[in-house]
This record gives sequence, C-alpha cells and structure tokens, in this order.
Amino acid sequence: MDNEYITLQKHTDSIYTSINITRNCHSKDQQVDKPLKETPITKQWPKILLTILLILSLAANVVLAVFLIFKSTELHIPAHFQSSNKFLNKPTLDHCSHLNNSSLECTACPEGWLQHNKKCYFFSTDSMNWTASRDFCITLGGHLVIIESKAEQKFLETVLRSKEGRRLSYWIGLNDIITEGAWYWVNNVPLDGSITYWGKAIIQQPEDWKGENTSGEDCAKLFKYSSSIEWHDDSCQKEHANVCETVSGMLKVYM
Ligand SMILES: [Ca+2]
Ligand SMILES: [Ca+2]
Repeated sequence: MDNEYITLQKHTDSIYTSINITRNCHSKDQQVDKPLKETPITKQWPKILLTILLILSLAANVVLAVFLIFKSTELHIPAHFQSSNKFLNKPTLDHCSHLNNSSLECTACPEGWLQHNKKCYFFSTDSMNWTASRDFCITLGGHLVIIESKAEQKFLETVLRSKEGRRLSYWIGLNDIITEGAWYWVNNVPLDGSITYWGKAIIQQPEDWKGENTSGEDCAKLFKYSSSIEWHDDSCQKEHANVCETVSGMLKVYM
C-alpha cells in the first residue's frame, strides 16, 4: 500500500511538474511572441500617420500654389479691347510701376499695337480717306490719334522715322471740317494752340490748299518728308495710312 502511495505520489508530482514546466514554457513563449507580432504594428502607426499628413500637406501646398498663381495677376481688359478681339501683349518691366511694397501695376497693349505712356498706338498699313480712317480706328476699339503733349509727338516721330520711305502720310484725329480754321480733335476738344506741330519746312501749314480739291484741306496728317516730321492739312478725300490710339490694358501683379 505504501509503495503504491509512493508510486502514485511520484506520478502526481511528475504530472504537476510537467504542467508547471508546460505553463512556464507557455508563459515565456507569450512574452517572446508579443514583441515579435504586436510591437512592429504599433510602431508603424506613427509612420503611417506621418506619411498621410505629409501627403495631405503636399497636396494642400500644391492647391495653394495653383490658387496663388491664378490670383497673383488681376487682368483688367478694357471693354474696347474685348470688342476688337485682340490679344494683349505680355507686359514687360518697362511698363510696370510699383503700386506699393507688394504689388506692381503693368500696362499692356493688343497684339500689333505699340505702347507709350499707358496708351497704345496702331499704325495702319492700308490707306483710306480720313472718314474711313476715323471709322477704322473705332472698329479696332480706339480712335484716330489725339496728340496732347510733346512727348506723344516725339514718340510718333520716332516710330515714323523707323519706317522706310522718304514721304509718308498718316491721318491723325484733327480736322476743321465744320468751320474753316477751327480745328477740333475727334473727341470734340478744340486744338490747344500751345501744342501744335504744324509744318513749315515746305510751306507754313495749314494753308487750306485748293489745288487738288476745291473744298480745300480740312483734315490733318502726320507727314514725314525726308528728315522732318510735322503736321499738314490735306484733302480729306485723299487716301493715307492712319494712326489709331487707345488706352492700354492694365495688369495688377501681386508679389
Ligand atoms: Ca481747312
Ligand atoms: Ca496743307
């Protein structure tokens, strides 16, 4: 009986020992497995979140950049440019001035026009009489040139000087059609006697010569004759090129 008890006791101890060993082993496995399986995922979450945040930040910056590009320039196209269906030239720094520390104001002209002091000028290649010239400039969204300063006259002279030809005539927006000797610009403003460039190289102008037209000479032109460029009155029926004028477009550029 005692032997049987002892044998049973040993067997029981062996079982418990085995169980304890097994429990201890299982517990150790758990302690070893946990870091291998769970910790890397936990550690990856901050990286994933950071990556998502970086992507979102990058996308936001791209959207902001595109928005600023479109917002940085504010184009004011005069209505008469739109009707003339002409594209504006890209403004250059020569035609920009500082509005304040953060913005520039630039002027621009339709393609094919020349720019001077916030005005645009078109020198036609076709010839037509004075009335047709006046209407032609209106269809382009402007008017026959109105010369209001010495600087404007000098600008026109510079352009004419650059053109080939010893004798060139361009209609301007000045006439005395209604009353002989009473000169008016096409905007109905009377000619300022202190700003005139009537020719005197050949004969003092205006002389209302009736040699070609008995009604005289009631329309004014810019006349390039050799090295001189001056105003001449001429028969309104004569066909000449013309100079059209209009105000420039405006660009506000934000820096
Ligand atoms: Ca006249
Ligand atoms: Ca004349």
